[in-house]
Amino acid sequence: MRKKGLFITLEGGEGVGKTTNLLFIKKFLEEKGIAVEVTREPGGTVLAEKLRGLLLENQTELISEKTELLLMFAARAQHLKNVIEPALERGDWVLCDRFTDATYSYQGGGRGIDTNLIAWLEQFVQDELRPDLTLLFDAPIELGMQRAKKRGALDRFESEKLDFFNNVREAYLQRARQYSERIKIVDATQSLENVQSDIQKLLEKLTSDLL
Ligand code: Z5A
Repeated sequence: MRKKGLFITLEGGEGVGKTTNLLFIKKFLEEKGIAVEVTREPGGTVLAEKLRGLLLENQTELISEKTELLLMFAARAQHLKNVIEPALERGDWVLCDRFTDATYSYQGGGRGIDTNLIAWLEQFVQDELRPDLTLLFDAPIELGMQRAKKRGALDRFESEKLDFFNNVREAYLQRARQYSERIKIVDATQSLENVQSDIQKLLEKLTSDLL
């Protein structure tokens, strides 16, 4: 695949502001004349959204860790082929609410699946494609939960215990240390205004280097 656009992903625990800031970033980039494809994982295509439904709904049957992992990558394979790769080839920038760092953090850190296995699936499904920039929204679990709680009923992931989310957060921070060039931490405990000012600084730098 010949990639012409840039691939930006947003990551972090629940309720940290990914969806809110996705729209802020889209507007910022569009004002610079950049065509933007906004999407999310799991999901982004008709089939992948169906898989998202299965993954997030509370099921009467227990979903095994391996099934969960494979469904995440099945949704991703479909999403890459039908949405992400065509957009990048057109020269659009892709803004994606969660991607494979979420798999390393939730299925790796949270469920305890061997990261070598995740890395193997990542290479199989994505070939060489990796995000160019990842914004990791970081906040204590309790704060994100408080913000997200206003939405109502909890989905299958949101019903996990605090330990699970602490392991997810630690795995994200570990990846940010390992891939510090690509993954930029945004302090999501700040007011929305300050969060967006930090994001703007990061994007000003990125776009001035490239445009
Ligand atoms: N998952 C996985 O396990 N493996 C994978 O590979 C992938 C995903 C790709 C679905 O994700 C689940 O899939 C996810 C991990 C798993 N499960 N969990 N948990 P999702 O992205 O759809 O679910 P989410 O993380 O729960 O999204 P969210 O709760 O919508 O969070 P958010 O998008 O980061 O937050 P938000 O909706 O932008 O903000 C929440 C509220 O806070 C809202 O009222 C805002 O107005 C408010 N807000 C935002 N920022 C601020 C600040 N700075 N101050 C005050 N208030 C704020």
